[in-house]
Amino acid sequence: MDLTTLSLGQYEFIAGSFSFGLAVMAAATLFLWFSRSLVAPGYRIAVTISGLVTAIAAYHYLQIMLSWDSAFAIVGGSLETTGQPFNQAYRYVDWLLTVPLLLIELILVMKLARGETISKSVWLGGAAALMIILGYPGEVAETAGTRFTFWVLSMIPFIYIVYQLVVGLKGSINKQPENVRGLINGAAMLVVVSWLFYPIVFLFPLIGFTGGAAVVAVEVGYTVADIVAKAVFGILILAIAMRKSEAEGANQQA
Ligand code: RET
Repeated sequence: MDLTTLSLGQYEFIAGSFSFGLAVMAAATLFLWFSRSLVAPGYRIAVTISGLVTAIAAYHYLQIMLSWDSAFAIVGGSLETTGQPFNQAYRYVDWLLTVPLLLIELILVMKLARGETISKSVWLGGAAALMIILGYPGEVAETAGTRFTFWVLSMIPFIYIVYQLVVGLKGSINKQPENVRGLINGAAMLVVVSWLFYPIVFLFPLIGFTGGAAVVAVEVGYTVADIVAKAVFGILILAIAMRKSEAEGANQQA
C-alpha cells in the first residue's frame, strides 16, 4: 500500500470512516448487551456473542485509528508520511477472532441438536479462520501476483462457507419454527452478501484503483462491510432470538 500519494482530503476521509466504525461498533455492543434480558435464557449466549464481536471490533478500530494517525503528520497544512507503517494486522487479527464467532452466532440462534451445533461450529469456524490466515500474506504483499495468488487460496474456504450457508444449512433452516424461517434465511443471506464485499474490495488495487484512490477504496470498503457484517447482523440475530423467545413463551403458556 502506497501511502505517499494520499491527498489530505483522502487521509481525512479514511480517518473519519474509522472513527465512524468505532462509534457504531461501541454503540452496537452496548445495545446488544443491554438487550440480553429481552430474550429467553437459551438465546442469551447468541446475543452475548453478537455484542462480543462488536466489542472486539470497537477495540480494533481504535487501534486502527491510532495506527493511521501515527503514519501521517500534517506539516504546514499539507500531508506527509512519518515513516511509521500503517498496521494492517489489526484488521486481520480482528477478523480472525470475529469471523468464526459470527458464524457461531448464526448456528447458536438456530438451537440445533448439540452434536450438530458443535460439528457445524468447528467446520464453519475453522474454514473462516483458514480463509483469513490465507488472505493476510496477499494483503501485505508488494506485488500484484502475490496478492492475486493468496486471493485464490483464500477463496477456497470462502466458497466452502458460502456453499454451506446456501445449501448446507437449508435442512436445518427448514426445521426452524415458521415465524422465524424468513428472518434466519435473511441472516444467512446477509452473511453471504456482506461477505462477498471483502474479496471484491481486496481486488480493487488489481482492477484499476491506484495510489490514494486504492487506499480509500480498500479501507472505506472494509469499514462499511464490517459495519453490515457485525453490527447490522448482530441486530438481526437479536431480532431472531426475540421472536423465537416470544413464540416459545406463547407455547409454554398454551
Ligand atoms: C480476504 C482475502 C481475499 C479473499 C477472501 C477474503 C475474505 C474475507 C472475508 C472477511 C470477512 C470479514 C468479516 C468481518 C467482520 O465483520 C481475507 C479479504 C475471500 C469474507 C465478516
